[in-house]
Amino acid sequence: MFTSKLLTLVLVVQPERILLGMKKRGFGAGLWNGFGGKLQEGETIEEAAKRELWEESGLTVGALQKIGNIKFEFVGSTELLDVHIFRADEFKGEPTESEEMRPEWFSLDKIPYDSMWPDDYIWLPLLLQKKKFLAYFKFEGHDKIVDYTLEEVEDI
Ligand code: 6OG
Repeated sequence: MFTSKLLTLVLVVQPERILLGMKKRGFGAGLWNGFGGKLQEGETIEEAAKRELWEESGLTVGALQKIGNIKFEFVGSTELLDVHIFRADEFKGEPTESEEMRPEWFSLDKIPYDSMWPDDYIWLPLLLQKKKFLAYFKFEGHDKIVDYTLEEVEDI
């Protein structure tokens, strides 16, 4: 029996740059990623996405664009991660370091894929083109993708 854990992930994108955060602790520590985490009780997925972005980066956003959904399976674990991915093109505030994340802008042609989760290289280019997608990745450990599917969709 598989269980599933809902998580959010927000990427803030501007015409020439993307904001990533260096994860300082917990799952994915040492990797650059978007901002996100688990839902709290009573929250919608979008509310959780905005709260996590605010808590981890100090930024507030109006509308978020739903861009993708990825289900992650890790060999040997019965818990699937169900990650809802959003893009924000406008924000208020100054990126600010939090206990969890150290934010930094990266030029779109210098995205640090070597220090990111290995799946990002596959779907982040779609997000940058505002293409919506559904994906599934099966990991062995945290470094190796043993299987995946990725499908572009009209609506999500
Ligand atoms: P906390 O455990 O810190 O939330 N996440 C992933 N992000 C990418 N790009 N690739 C993965 O491949 C990921 N697995 C999880 C979802 C964890 C945060 O990390 C994201 C959440 O934003 C396996 O609360």
